[in-house]
Amino acid sequence: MKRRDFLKLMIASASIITLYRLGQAFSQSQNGLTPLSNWYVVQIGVTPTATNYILTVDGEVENPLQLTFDDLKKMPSVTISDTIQCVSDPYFLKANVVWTGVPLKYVLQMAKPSPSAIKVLTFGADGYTADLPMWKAMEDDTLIAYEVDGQPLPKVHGYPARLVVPRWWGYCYTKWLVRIYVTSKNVLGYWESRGYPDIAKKS
Ligand SMILES: Nc1nc2c(c(=O)[nH]1)N[C@H]1C(S)=C(S)[C@@H](COP(=O)(O)O)O[C@H]1N2
Ligand SMILES: [Mo]
Repeated sequence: MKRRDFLKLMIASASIITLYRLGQAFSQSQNGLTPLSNWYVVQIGVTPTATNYILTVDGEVENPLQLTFDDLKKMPSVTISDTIQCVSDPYFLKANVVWTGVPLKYVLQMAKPSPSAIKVLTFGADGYTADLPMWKAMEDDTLIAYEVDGQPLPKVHGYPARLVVPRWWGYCYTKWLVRIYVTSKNVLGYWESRGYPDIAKKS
């Protein structure tokens, strides 16, 4: 078996959901931020290793893109405060953090979505997917984030880049973001296709 196939198999078979750092979610520093070491982790499998990072933007776009990490870092960035929260236990599984990244809107506008595009499907390097309606993808604070609290994203939290979707549930925040796929089809992501709300606005 080739190493690549083996890695694929490992990811496929690790279909358990990892939940840890439970119970520590409440400790906050004085500035109201959750210390990074206390931030919860939720994911469908193992943390993938990032090598030769490329972010692909494709699908129904006029100008498909292959962006390096450097390309991303050269784009205009914004910094926002946010609470990331998992729908499966919003009380424990949450963290207050400050994200820095490129508005997804900026990258989409570079790629020029077809007028008929209604959805954006994001892919993680672990095979995870999450979808957003185009209108949410185009909101000013929907970000491709590469820093949290002024530091590079920790590996388990999506290094080198992840999606950030303020006011929507954590399952939209694709970690290890490697592909942004634009489509006129009403596609559903990993959790959306398993019954979680497609309009994932937090209650
Ligand atoms: N690539 C990838 N991204 C993912 C997931 C995943 O399994 N794989 N899980 C999602 C879920 S359900 C949640 S709640 C958040 C958790 O983010 P965190 O582990 O950084 O706290 O990541 C989201 N992004
Ligand atoms: Mo989640």
